[in-house]
Amino acid sequence: MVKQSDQVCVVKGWQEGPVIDESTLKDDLTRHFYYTLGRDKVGESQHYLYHALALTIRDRLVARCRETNQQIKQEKRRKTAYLSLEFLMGRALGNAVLNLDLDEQVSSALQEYCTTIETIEDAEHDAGLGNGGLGRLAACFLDSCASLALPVIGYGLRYEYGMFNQSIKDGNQIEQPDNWLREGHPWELSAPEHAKRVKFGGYVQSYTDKFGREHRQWMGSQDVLAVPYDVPVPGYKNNIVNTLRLWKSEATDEFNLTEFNAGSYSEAVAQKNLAEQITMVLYPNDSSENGKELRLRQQYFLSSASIQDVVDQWLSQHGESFSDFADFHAFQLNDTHPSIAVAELMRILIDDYELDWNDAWQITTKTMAYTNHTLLPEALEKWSVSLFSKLLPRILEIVYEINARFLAQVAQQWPGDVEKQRALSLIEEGDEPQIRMAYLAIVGSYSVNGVAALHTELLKAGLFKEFYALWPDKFNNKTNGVTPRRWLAHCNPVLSELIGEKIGHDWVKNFSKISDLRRFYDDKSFHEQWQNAKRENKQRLVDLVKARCDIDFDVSMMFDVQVKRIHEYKRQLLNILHVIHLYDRIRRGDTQGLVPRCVLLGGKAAPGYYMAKKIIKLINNVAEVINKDPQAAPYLRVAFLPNYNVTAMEVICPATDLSEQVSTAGKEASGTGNMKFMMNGALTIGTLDGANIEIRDAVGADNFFLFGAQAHEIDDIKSRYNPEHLISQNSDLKNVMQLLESGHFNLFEPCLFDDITNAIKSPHDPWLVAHDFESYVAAQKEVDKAYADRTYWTQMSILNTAASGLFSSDRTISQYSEDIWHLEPLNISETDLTTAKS
Ligand code: NBX
Repeated sequence: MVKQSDQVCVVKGWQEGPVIDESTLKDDLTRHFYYTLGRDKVGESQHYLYHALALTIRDRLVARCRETNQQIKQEKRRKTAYLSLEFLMGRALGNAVLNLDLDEQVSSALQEYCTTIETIEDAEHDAGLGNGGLGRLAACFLDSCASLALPVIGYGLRYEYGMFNQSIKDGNQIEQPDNWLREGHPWELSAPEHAKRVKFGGYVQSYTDKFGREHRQWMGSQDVLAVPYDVPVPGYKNNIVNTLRLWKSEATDEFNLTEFNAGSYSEAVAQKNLAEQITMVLYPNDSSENGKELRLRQQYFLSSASIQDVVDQWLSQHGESFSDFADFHAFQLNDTHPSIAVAELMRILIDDYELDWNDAWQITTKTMAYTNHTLLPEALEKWSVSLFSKLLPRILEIVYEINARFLAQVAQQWPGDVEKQRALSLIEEGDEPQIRMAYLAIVGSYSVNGVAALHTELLKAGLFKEFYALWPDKFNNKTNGVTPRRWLAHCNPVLSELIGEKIGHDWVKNFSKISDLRRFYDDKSFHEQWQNAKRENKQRLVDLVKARCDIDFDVSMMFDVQVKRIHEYKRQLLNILHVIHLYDRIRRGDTQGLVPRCVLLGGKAAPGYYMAKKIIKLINNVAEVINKDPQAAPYLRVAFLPNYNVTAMEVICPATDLSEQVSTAGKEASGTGNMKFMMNGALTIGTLDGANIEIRDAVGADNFFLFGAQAHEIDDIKSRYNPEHLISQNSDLKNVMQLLESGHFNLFEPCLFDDITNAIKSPHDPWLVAHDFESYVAAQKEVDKAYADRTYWTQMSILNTAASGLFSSDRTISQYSEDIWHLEPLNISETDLTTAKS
């Protein structure tokens, strides 16, 4: 480990870094291209130019980042650490150019190289360090925190391989490793001097200190080094640059040496591999844990390194008294994945700094806050006690102690109720006792929040009912949001320009202003401009679909889109049943009132999720049959876009007319894709689930296509569910099932979709596909009617964008800060920066 020297030697005039004058961007680009990268202008690939531009911009970010950190330190600011196993950042270049307001300078610098930012940004790999909604939410939150000038640091893992790349072969998903760091990651700066040691394995022993006090000590562990890589997070035009600190695991030097000296060279190498494996790959599951040891190692590695980092900073600024630590710190746990942080903070305070239990517990429960993202029982994390005891023996002791004290409290609240204690225990009994991580997070936190109004209500009434009874004040809702910078200003420049012409550009930082668009609801010439913008965006998507799928979409048709992780509860299956229904109508010549549609689906399936993979295969087979049929061509085209990711969404959401948000009610915690589509003027067809409910409330029921069972009806429907009967009664569904079961989409692959048709027909289908089919088809007919009236549709589209103000992550983060974190905004003026330079 590189040791930081206490004595810092300051070079005169360079305390604040060298001068970076904006007018030198062109020169810097050339310098980085020629000298840092050693390239020559002629014949070099776009990649080097991208790299040089990224370094040029990073210089500007670093200057602001230093200033931001200095203000936090000097003014002893309270700050939040956002702990997440996932940050789905996507590309950084376009976002940095937008937030630093460098658009014109970059364009003019690139002219010298006869290229544009649009061309060279294609050389940037997505930072795909997340699965889906949860990871992307963390990325949107970082943008909002920086844009609101809030002192928030993100802590995550620097996976060598991010979310796998998906390709489609014969209609099936193929997973390929995402070697995103292969060509370097120019945005990051490593800080090996701040590396931390993380313990694994070993045993715990007692010892008595010279004052006769008993202590526990974690001994004989095999330590792994956590090396930080800092990625700058720029705020929007406010000179704030926060940090996302990603930990990379490395072997410590010494255990290599000891093993080596003992003559066991190969064991030494094996240990090194084990250490380096920790941050090798992101687990590609978005809704369940598989109990793998390596995953637990990842969770503890992140939690321990991050808590140590915060504690070390505390020590250097405040000394060894922790009495007001909680006044200066909050930790937000992004789901239960980093919830071992609760026990880790206790361990550090008690074992390393000798606080007594009660003081340590006070501090912990005043700093930890937990966000829940799911109600699905299979996604609720549990870890076997035996694994914990092997890997994290001291942490297990602390969890047991937390539990013992908590159960005493339960016994006080519900005297004599042993069942209650069993139900609320952090340890689930059974052949293989398990630790319930959500319970650990709740007990150890002062705030527990859900991510949409319905979701939070369901948590309070169901999953966490007893905890809500114990601590009603801990529970609160924070409806998700998305950043309007990436999800409107950056991804939809044509529409943004148009909006700017009408209401000014203030909406980019104050998104509630977007409601001013309502004034143009009736403006005919504005309608035309709005439609032209949509058409231009649709052309971009047409080109993408052609390039990736070799399928011809047509801008004159309605673009009907569902992109998200593939999961049964999200019901891509319902969507494809509707597509088959449309195809059936076309074949029967029943095309009256049918609006020509291009249906796009996309999303990744967890590699071990059998049904999700079957659904992908079905979508592809249906697409192939329909796209080959000349009778269908004027009315219907279907594509499955491979490798859906953040960058693809930046092309997809501006081009979408109809956003499909069709989950079984009560299952989608919030959804955030729904918000991106709405911002970009798409209309939603959806169930009353997650944030759909709030979207519909905001835009008005007349501007939203609602269908399906409601959450409170689901149990009753399930109790008397008879899908075969529904199928026999509904001729549309009957025809669809007949086409499916006759092998129309799997002529040469008999029985291929039996599992799917059986699932639909099962009285135990938890997703109620057959139940909601009829009302879904009816709602889709309403969509057709509305789309046929161009003016009416355009008005609704404008209203959707105008009503999307609530779904900015700036609003969400303001609420986190107001209700949970209690942070004060920083302020870095231009003069702060220029004085820093001179
Ligand atoms: O979090 C998602 C929910 O499904 C969405 O409704 C919600 O909008 C979003 C943000 O709050 N959850 C999610 O994406 N979960 C995961 O990705 C996940 C990843 C790993 C894991 C479990 C879940 N082990």
